[in-house]
Amino acid sequence: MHEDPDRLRYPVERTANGWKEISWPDALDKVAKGIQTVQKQYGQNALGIYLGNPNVHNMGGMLTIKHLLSSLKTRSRFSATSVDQLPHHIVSMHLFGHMLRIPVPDVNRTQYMLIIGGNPLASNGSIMTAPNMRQKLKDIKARNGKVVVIDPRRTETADIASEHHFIRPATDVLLLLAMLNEIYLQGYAKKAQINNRAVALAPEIERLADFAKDYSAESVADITGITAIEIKRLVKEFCEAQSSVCYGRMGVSVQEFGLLSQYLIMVIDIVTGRLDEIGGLMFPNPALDVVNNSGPGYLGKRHSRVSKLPDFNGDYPVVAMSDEMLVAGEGQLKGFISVAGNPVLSTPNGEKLDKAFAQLDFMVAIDYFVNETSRHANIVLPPVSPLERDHYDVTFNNFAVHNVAKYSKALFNKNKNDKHDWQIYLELAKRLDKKVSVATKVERLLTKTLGPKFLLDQGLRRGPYAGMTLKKLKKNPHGLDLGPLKTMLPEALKYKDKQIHLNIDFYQADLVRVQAMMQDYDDSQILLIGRRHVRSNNSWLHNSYRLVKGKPRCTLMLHPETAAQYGIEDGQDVKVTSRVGSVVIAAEVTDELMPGVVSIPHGFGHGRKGVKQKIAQAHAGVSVNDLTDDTLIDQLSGNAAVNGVPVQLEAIELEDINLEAADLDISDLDTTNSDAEPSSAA
Ligand SMILES: Nc1nc2c(c(=O)[nH]1)N[C@H]1C(S)=C(S)[C@@H](COP(=O)(O)OP(=O)(O)OC[C@H]3O[C@@H](n4cnc5c(=O)[nH]c(N)nc54)[C@H](O)[C@@H]3O)O[C@H]1N2
Ligand SMILES: Nc1nc2c(c(=O)[nH]1)N[C@H]1C(S)=C(S)[C@@H](COP(=O)(O)OP(=O)(O)OC[C@H]3O[C@@H](n4cnc5c(=O)[nH]c(N)nc54)[C@H](O)[C@@H]3O)O[C@H]1N2
Ligand SMILES: [Mo]
Repeated sequence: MHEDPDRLRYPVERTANGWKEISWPDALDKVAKGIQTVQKQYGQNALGIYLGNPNVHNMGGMLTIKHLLSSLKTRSRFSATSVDQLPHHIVSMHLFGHMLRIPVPDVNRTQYMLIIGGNPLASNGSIMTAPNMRQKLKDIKARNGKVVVIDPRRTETADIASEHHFIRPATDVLLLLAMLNEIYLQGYAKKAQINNRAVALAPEIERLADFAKDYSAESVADITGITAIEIKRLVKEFCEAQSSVCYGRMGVSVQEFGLLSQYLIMVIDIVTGRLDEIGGLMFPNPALDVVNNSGPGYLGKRHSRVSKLPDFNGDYPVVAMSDEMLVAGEGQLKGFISVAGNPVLSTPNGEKLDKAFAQLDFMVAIDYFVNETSRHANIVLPPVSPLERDHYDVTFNNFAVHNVAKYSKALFNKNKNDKHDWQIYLELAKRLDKKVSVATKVERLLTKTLGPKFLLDQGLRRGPYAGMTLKKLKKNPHGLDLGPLKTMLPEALKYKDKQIHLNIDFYQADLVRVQAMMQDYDDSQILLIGRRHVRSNNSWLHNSYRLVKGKPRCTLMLHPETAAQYGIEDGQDVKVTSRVGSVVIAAEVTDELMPGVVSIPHGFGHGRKGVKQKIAQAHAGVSVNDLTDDTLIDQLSGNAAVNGVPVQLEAIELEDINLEAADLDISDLDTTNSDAEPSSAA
């Protein structure tokens, strides 16, 4: 990325004659003016902001984004959280009193790891920070432990696991309910209650005995695809293992029962005595204590204007975003700023969002590239490359499976005029925020002069490790080992009463939806799920030839039986249609997939007009989020449901293609951008 000639080195402005480079002062002034014009004419909340995933991987960004947010004074905030880990935050907020107090698998010491809807061999483990997941999982087996994977696809992780079970997408909630029920039926909950602190701290725990009583293993077997005998055995082995942990990620979080499923995973770990125990689910203790430096979070203080979905900690669900732009009325979004995000490719119904961005009065993107989202911006502000900034992992040490602290200095010096993300935020805040408190003014001035590392140093000094400073980290360039995870209860709880609040009523109410799902279950429906690959990262690493070369990876995986049912052959083009759209994509027939399930990776679809990433354009693929549906959500949390999307399949006959091709002008086949060329290096 550092060397990528398509990476923007200067701000660019969209003009009638294509993109033009402009100077930083000019760009920042114009951006501030554009924002002010929108807000003056339509109100503060007519400006929307979306924060994408790389924000949380950016030290300066994390430590200073609050200045940008407060200066924009808009409530119309969105982020990638609601196509991702939102359920984890809500569960932790409810149970432990803080949205970031999220326990992680003690993968280094567990004897039994149950992975539901996660593929750490592709993702390297999510909400489970550690190097070399492959080795860690192999080590579990080497010490006579077990790794069990529940996934509609036999993934790379499943391949090295001790055991894999296919599950019908978005039915995990049934499996988890049946498991909870079995834990009580087999008497394991009682055993845990005798010796576990976490259990003792959860006063309502007795009520959980009834939570899942209507869900026998037999009653969920057909829909989930996992037999009652297997479910019972899973429970027995999980509970009898010397230590064990149940862990769920994207596959359970980002589907129709994401929040209830994550709650059940947590509850299973609690009632079996696995929370806060060695080899179970444990709380990290990072040197920079993000929990004590942020608010606990809240759910549903406000609701989105059009779709009436609850906010979480000031963010509306991302599925609400396009309607907020497209539906006229008081509060309609007219301006937008996208920071390190590519929601056109990464959020449900990307096509609709694409149209919504296109009709805005004013848009800004803070990004390296003119991509599917930023091409709609009036101005793109590019930060320095990842190798030109210092790094301390503000966010992900909070999810680390071993406590560590490490500071890395930038590899290259940036050019004098180039700007860090945090510098862009401060420059915009200065222009937008005329009246600020003296304290804020001082903090901004100090940050501007000393850089965000000064905030890091302050945070480290206030943190849980005596003597921890930035200077100390700099003296230890390979990092400091702060030891294995330790038991943290009850101190980790942010509730004054130092108890776990199970919030049973809130979650029990969602069982109505589960009942409805079971009653009308249609097992003939083809369901779409996603997939990640180790050589891709969401939408933004496809412009590197070394990462995209080889066999195309944006394919429709499906089982031979499913393929036969629709007359689809390996390599053949298939039209996949959902409620919101359709794409044409080559089939990859493989028994990795459960019959009745198809899989398309996200982050592709670079063939859109106006994208300026040549290699990505040449390996364009299609966007799975042109199929995912902005109305298919987890209603309890507002999280998107990109897994388990009903689709129809249709094999495209070769003759159809030939006929169509005969009608086409050759220029229509050129997927590269036909816009006027920019005036300069952009
Ligand atoms: N169907 C489906 N959709 C999904 C998912 C899925 O599994 N299936 N996964 C979801 C998940 S988990 C996530 S996190 C989201 C991600 O959603 P997004 O965050 O919206 O998408 P990214 O593709 O990560 O886009 C990141 C953008 O930030 C830019 N960028 C990279 N680094 C920096 C930086 O340091 N500073 C700035 N300013 N810009 C930077 C990149 O050029 C890129 O344009 O996608 C979600 N969408
Ligand atoms: N190489 C690489 N690494 C990444 C990323 C990347 O794009 N590429 N993205 C990063 C980000 S932003 C994140 S959030 C993490 C995500 O990290 P993970 O959650 O580990 O990543 P996924 O590969 O999306 O794993 C989800 C799994 O759930 C399965 N699944 C789908 N639907 C269901 C279902 O209904 N039930 C069950 N049980 N399983 C289901 C899928 O088949 C898949 O194997 O990865 C991070 N790391
Ligand atoms: Mo993510």
